[in-house]
Amino acid sequence: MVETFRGQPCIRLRARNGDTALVALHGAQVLSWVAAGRERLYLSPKAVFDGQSAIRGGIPLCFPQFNQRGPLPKHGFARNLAWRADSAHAEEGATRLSLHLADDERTRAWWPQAFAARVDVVLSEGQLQVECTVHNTGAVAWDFTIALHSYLQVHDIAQTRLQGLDGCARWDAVADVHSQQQGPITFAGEYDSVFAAAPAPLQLRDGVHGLEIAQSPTMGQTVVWNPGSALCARLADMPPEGHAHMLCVEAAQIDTPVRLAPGATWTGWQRLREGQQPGSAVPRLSALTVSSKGVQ
Ligand code: TA6
Repeated sequence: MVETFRGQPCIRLRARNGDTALVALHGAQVLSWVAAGRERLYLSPKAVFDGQSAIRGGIPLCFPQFNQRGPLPKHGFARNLAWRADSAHAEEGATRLSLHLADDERTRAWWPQAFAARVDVVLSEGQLQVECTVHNTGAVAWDFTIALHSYLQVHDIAQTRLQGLDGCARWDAVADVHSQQQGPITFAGEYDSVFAAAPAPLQLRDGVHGLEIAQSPTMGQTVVWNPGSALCARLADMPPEGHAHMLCVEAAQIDTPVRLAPGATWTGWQRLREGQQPGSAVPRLSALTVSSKGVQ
């Protein structure tokens, strides 16, 4: 059931309780997640839907390069290409949609490697999980970095607190300073930091609502980004006050690239769960999802 959203082909998933997710084939990008009647992701009203540009908001996938940490276009090319989707199907109380991208003449113009990538969007009641699987289909080993660059909707960034990174190593990319995080994170201006991933899920409170954010152990870093008002004003695809209503909390493997041997597969994921309160009992992350020879 492909539908059109702002001129682009998208697929809508529905959970039994009425929660929905909308996924664009462009970038395999989740554009919307509505849980308990409320949108949980931020999608810029000025996002460009031209089938080529990266879409500002939702959950972009940065692959095979994060940011400008290499020779490829910023954040790689996965978010700039149309992916192929299977039919969504039900499984164990969830709905799963798989999208695929493999090397072709377009990707090889940027990057010579032979690969097959899959994004699985798994919607269940009150929960959205995005899983990335990368497979080396070629004869030589290669490296990649990756991030799920999730734009979470917040009521007011000035009242937003992100908890759970206390004690984690931090690189402040704005000031270029390395430190250790002390306490919860609050926001007053541009914020762009890379943290060593925490061992337990994070809790986001925006003054009104809560969200629990977990990531696979294969994602070794968490990136936290808000452009602040000055940088936001310079982003052509953001409204001037857009920064006040978003926070990117990104599951990433970027400080050490993943080295993938021929035939090997790597998987990483991020899981968002609505309504968790700070201090509530949260399960530890489950074991590594998938891996195979030569991975990491
Ligand atoms: O993940 C944070 C970050 O790398 C920031 O440095 C900022 O550049 C952001 O991503 C957005 O990048 P984009 O290319 O989507 O404008």
